[in-house]
Amino acid sequence: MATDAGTPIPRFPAGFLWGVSTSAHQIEGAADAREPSVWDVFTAEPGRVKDGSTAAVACDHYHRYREDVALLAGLGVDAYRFSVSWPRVNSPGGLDFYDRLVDELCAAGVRPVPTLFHWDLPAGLDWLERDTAARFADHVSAVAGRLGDRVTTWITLNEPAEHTLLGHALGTHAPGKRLLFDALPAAHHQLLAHGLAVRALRAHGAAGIGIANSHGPTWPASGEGADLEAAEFYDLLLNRLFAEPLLLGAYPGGLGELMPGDVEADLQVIAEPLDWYGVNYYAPTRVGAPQGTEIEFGGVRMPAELPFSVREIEDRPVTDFGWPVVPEGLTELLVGFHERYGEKLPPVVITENGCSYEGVDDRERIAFLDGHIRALHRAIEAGVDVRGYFVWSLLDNFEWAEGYARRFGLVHVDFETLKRTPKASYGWLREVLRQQKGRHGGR
Ligand code: GBH
Repeated sequence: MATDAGTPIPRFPAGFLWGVSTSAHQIEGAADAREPSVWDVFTAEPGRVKDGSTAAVACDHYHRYREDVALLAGLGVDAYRFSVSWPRVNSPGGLDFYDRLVDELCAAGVRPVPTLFHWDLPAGLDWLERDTAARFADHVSAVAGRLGDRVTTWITLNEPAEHTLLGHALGTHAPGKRLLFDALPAAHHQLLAHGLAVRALRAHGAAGIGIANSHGPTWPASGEGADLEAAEFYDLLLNRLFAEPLLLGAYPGGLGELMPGDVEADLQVIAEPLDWYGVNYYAPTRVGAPQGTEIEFGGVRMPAELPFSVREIEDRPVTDFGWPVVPEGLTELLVGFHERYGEKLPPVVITENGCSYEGVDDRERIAFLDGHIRALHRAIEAGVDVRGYFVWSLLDNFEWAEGYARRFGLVHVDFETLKRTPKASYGWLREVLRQQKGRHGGR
């Protein structure tokens, strides 16, 4: 059965792209075969990663990529989103690895979808420096020069919003800076890096260029003015700050005044047209007026000085991470973007969606994915042009500041033996894909 609701998942449009996602630092291991990244430095500081673990070995995907590509092929996905580690590309033989991986994917009939930056900045570089954007464009050129003959779909950055917020404003992710609003230049430089990367890719003849931005609906804690205002501000920071420079060529809500450099000139670069727009969706956020105390939320410490406070979404099941399960938030988000940006919004791809649960018999993950895939279909029915859906993640992996304690995989990884075991959700998704593609019968 490909459903928990008793009716089959509705059919998605022909050519809809089904995939799964991972990122380099979270799965590759083989840290001794590359330069260090800011995450290696951060992880080495005591107390930064909850279980004290490191990503030195992780899933050892660097050595086991053939087995992992076979898992992708067995699942029947059209595409695989992985990330290219910039510090590995800077190291001898680093590009050779991605060359082999792309060949293996192509041979298996799985479209490679590389992300060019997923948080593992080379140690020594800093997004507060403008020059990092230019360095990124050089990195992108090197990758495009090597893989561009086989790669037709590219992602520039993963979630500059989370990298800015968690890494530079709140300090719970690498590089561990706690700058609050002084972190905004890190956002601007990532957006500039994105625009320069789009130009570098096009100079290499690449098409099919997108970004993976973190978005979610913001729900006010009440109808009171102070709560509405706080929620609107949160929406500005999480959603509009990262969507509008790209889609409209402008910073919203006066935030441009807080950005460094010749912002108007940079916005010309940042607003290079995109071929598609990637959305990573996990959950809505309930936001109210500041409460004047520091709180811990979703694994993150929120300082009292912020002009909003994040509240619990009640009456919802939560994942092991404590994140609420709200499938209809995905419909709401996409329909809202469609209404807000109209024809300025390119075709959308869900570049991440998933949940952390323990165990191999992961019925909760099946229910989660089933609900979200249906919610996505509703957005399409409502007129949003959605072209693909990627599950986070293929494998259990190094979940950043949570270490190995949170398992997001369709495939279980034993971090002692590195043995891979497909979970119930893997078999379920395989059946969904088989139905979607109109294949019949057998195993
Ligand atoms: C993604 O980040 C990353 O791209 C990926 O590397 C990572 O492994 C994956 O997600 C899982 O974490 O308000 O309590 O509902 C997503 C980061 C997801 C962080 C949503 C904040 C809201 C938590 N964000 N989350 S809550």
